[in-house]
Amino acid sequence: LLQLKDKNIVIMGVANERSIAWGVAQSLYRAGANLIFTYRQERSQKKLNKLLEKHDFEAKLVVQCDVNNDESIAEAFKEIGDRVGVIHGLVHSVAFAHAEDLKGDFVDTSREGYAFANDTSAYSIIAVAREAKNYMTEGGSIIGMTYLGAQRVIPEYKVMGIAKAALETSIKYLAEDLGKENIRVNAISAGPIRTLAAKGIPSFNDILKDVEERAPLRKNVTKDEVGDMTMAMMSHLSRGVTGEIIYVDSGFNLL
Ligand code: 0WD
Repeated sequence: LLQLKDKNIVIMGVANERSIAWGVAQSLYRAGANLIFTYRQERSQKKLNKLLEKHDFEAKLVVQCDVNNDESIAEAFKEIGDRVGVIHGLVHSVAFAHAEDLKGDFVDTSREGYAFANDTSAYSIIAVAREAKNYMTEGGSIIGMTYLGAQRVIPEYKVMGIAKAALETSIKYLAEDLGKENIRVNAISAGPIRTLAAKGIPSFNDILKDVEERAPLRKNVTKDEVGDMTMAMMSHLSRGVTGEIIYVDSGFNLL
């Protein structure tokens, strides 16, 4: 039904066991996909290797990739392409903003901090799609991870809200551009999940509590729920969907 068996899927952004990308990896692995991981820091590579061992998962390939660097992206995807031939799916689960730009007042966001957050969290999906598409010769599916702060002012989210708005719009332009090659491009807008990246957001606990109290499902989402929706978006089941922002947030965005 899913048609994910032996499909080569690149997952970017497993930093540790809590990472949303790790939830995605578990769902896709169970569906029979071949997993290719990219990491930025050595520390993450070590954590990833331990996770794979602990869960008895076999990765097809693990490569280093810094999305702030075009050369690093080109090298990583060349290595992936040379090793697996065809890429069927890509999960971009990467974002970063300087801690000082997530504190204090939004109006004090620095020029450099604004550029860096957008470069890492939004432009990177364009750069990565450009390299990946060379190997997506049988069509494919690309997913980015976003958050409601792109659409509404969530005061704590600050410059990341701007970066996510750019990411969501980039997803739509990429969908239009790559649709002719049968490559679908979508984003999942996840509810708040306690991860390393979430640590940078002050009052994250209040955001979690608010979802639990007010979201239609009256609970927070898990990385496994995001993983399962990502699996659906990677699969044959979603073949008619592109350019969409899909909320996995217990319905909170309705409020
Ligand atoms: O509540 C949350 N946690 C939500 C997260 C709600 C909605 C969306 N998201 C998004 C995030 O904004 C991000 O796009 O989901 C995605 C994944 O976030 P996460 O799982 O919360 O984050 P985390 O576990 O911290 O992993 C992010 C990875 C880290 O991996 P490494 O290997 O670098 O430790 O993104 C990485 C980050 O460091 N990253 C980069 N990877 C490659 N190149 C770069 C970079 N330049 N910068 C950051």
